[in-house]
Amino acid sequence: MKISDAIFVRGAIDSDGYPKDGHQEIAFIGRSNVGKSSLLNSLLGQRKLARTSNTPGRTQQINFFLINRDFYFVDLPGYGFAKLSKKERETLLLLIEKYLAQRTELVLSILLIDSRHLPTEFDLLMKSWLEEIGRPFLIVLTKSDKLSNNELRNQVGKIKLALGVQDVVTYSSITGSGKDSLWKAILAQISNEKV
Ligand SMILES: Nc1nc2c(ncn2[C@@H]2O[C@H](COP(=O)(O)OP(=O)(O)O)[C@@H](O)[C@H]2O)c(=O)[nH]1
Ligand SMILES: [Mg+2]
Repeated sequence: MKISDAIFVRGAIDSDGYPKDGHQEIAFIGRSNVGKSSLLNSLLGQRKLARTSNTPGRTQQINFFLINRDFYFVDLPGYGFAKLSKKERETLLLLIEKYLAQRTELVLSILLIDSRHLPTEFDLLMKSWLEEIGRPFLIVLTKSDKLSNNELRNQVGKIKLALGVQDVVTYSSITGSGKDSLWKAILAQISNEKV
């Protein structure tokens, strides 16, 4: 995939802040530290984008990046919650839930889970929301380079079972493994919806 440009367009704290130009959207979801920024950098072949969304103040909003002036990558807030109050957690969860449930431009949601760990209660919650909205989603297991082939195969089996899904894509932002499959899935969904 040739990326001619990736531009940070805006951050939204509610639906009034969403872009209004009607481009299709691919959303990225995951707990903080799962490797979301690294994966975005790796997919886009640049460092600038994810640094932008890690800027303090932007981590608790929905960040929209316009790719090749054609579609958006939507970086949803990480739900790690280490330093957040109960109220802040609830606000964040509501922001994510509303986006997923209401956004008609959303054509594919990508839920990131660390390949080394079983899904957390929040990962399971996100997956149940994705099922509820009945639109395409994909599970990506990050940091696959941290496991041996054997360990990875084992973890893939366990995580699929825990989530009750048939397919996952394994990804490493270090080696680039999984990049072609992930782009293929993204582009298939975009052209699918355009027809
Ligand atoms: N070995 C390895 N480390 C990774 C990978 N992706 C992310 N990391 C590391 O995991 C940490 C969190 O990554 P980051 O992309 O900032 O996560 P985010 O909070 O989800 O945006 C950083 O120290 C990254 O260097 C990967 O594919 N392989
Ligand atoms: Mg990040």
